Amino acid sequence: MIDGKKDIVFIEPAGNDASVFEKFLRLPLTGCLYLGTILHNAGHRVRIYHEGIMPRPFDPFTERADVYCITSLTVSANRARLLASQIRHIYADAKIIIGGIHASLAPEDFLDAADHVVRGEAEGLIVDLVEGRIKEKLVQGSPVEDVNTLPLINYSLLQGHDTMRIIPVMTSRGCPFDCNFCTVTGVFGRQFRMQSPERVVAEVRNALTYFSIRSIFFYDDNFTANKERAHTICDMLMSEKIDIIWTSQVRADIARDPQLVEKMSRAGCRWYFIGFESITDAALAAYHKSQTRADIEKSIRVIHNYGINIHGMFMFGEDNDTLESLRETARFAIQHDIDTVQFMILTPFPGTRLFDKIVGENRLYHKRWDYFDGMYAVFRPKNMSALTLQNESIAAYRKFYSLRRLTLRALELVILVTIDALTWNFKRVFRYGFNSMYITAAGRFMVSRFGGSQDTYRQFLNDIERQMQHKQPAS
Ligand code: B12
Ligand code: SF4
Repeated sequence: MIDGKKDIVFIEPAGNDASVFEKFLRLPLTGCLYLGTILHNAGHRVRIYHEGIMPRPFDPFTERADVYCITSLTVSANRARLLASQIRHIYADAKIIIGGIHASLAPEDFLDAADHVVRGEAEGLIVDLVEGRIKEKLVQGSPVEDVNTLPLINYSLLQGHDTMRIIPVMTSRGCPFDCNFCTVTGVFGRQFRMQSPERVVAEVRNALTYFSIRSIFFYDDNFTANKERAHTICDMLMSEKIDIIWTSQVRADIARDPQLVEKMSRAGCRWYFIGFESITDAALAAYHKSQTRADIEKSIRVIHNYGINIHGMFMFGEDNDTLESLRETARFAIQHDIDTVQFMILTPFPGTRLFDKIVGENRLYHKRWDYFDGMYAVFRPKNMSALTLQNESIAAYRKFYSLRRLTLRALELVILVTIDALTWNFKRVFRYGFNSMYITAAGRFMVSRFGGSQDTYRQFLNDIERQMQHKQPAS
């Protein structure tokens, strides 16, 4: 530290190697970006590292700083602890602060590893914390009431930001819904706090000044939670001729407003990420998802009608799921022509009602957080073994991203190129053809790599289930 200003390093540790979609997308969480920007604006020297973007894992030896701020998801909690202990070992006088989703919901995991553990949103306290005016070890943050007052992110603080393919922007916090598996409400609350459309446009304009790409991912858990706002944002993007292509997360209920879907498409929205979760109504009800299979089917029809691609996220392993319902899910995704999918395994994250239920029923197999990323069965399902659940998720991925479907996509592309060549208008080829071909190929590549890397975990599940059978009294 010289001139009273501190050198501050933020680290977003990588999750499990298996998180193939994270590897592909290489997107940072926005928390470190906001907090880093606030500290930078307060005069400190800030560098932000996201291990997914860096060419190699973060090495504390080469990154001397006064303060280390580490963020944590459940899947990256162990890596966060490891980095904290390495930093402590090398720089005994450095301050270590850990925050983020996992620190908010299971702070006890970090109390021995950091000087401060922060729960919840930290914009209001980060400067005081770094400058030493807060002494407590466990610190409670508070929700940013007016999200229009957040600073515009300084993306240049993120090391390697110029290598990113997609720009993250988040324009709201909190979610009014109450799904039992989700950690969003536990950290950000159920009050939906949103930026005004003017501020959203300012966010986009600001982001574009840091990048040469024009592809934006609106991280909002439900970008269209307030439909009026979404309409106005699209109107403004179009009237101000902001030329971007973008992705947003929405719920299936978007189909209740087809005009909005059409407008979003015109304003440059190309992808919706949607948590469909299940095609079984009983499972959807158990999740408290407030949606039905009919809602899902309708949403797919409406969305595709306006040319927006769908990344459908499903979860396997709810108590109502059976072998047949899981297999049907993969068929459903193919028959309904969902563009890309994730068939995640239901994961009880600490701090959720689902976690309390699974632990209460003594069904949790372990707390090795590295495996809590939706790619591994970590608890005993009701209607099948955990090993079967694990295998069914991979089988569903293989079915969806099959060689046969990849070949079909290639053929579709050839047909599109031929038709477009006749009219000398290649818009559709670029918009749908290459896109869908590229993503199916990437999906296939990632899944085949991931499927092969699971053998040790399968063996673990096999052993644990054999042990349990031995423990059960003979009937
Ligand atoms: C964008 C996003 C993604 C992106 C990028 C993810 C990434 N880099 O990890 C993509 C699509 C790739 C993705 C993937 C996954 N995601 Co995701 N994702 C999100 C989402 C929608 C927004 C993240 C965000 O920017 N939030 C807003 C910022 C402001 O919040 P924040 O970063 O947490 O920061 C605030 C506080 O936490 C705190 N804070 C944070 N860090 C620090 C550090 C310090 C020192 C301090 C003091 C404070 C502090 O202050 C910040 C400002 O207020 C969240 C939901 C959500 N609302 O957060 C889910 C979420 C983070 N994802 C989740 C999950 C489960 C996953 C996946 C496992 C799913 C999967 N299999 O695909 C993977 C895992 C990826 C990985 N890292 O390995 C869960 C995490 C649950 C948990 N307990 O860990 C969340 C919370 C969603 C949910 N429904 O529960 N995700
Ligand atoms: S899963 Fe989506 S809709 Fe449900 S509580 Fe979480 S953010 Fe809200």
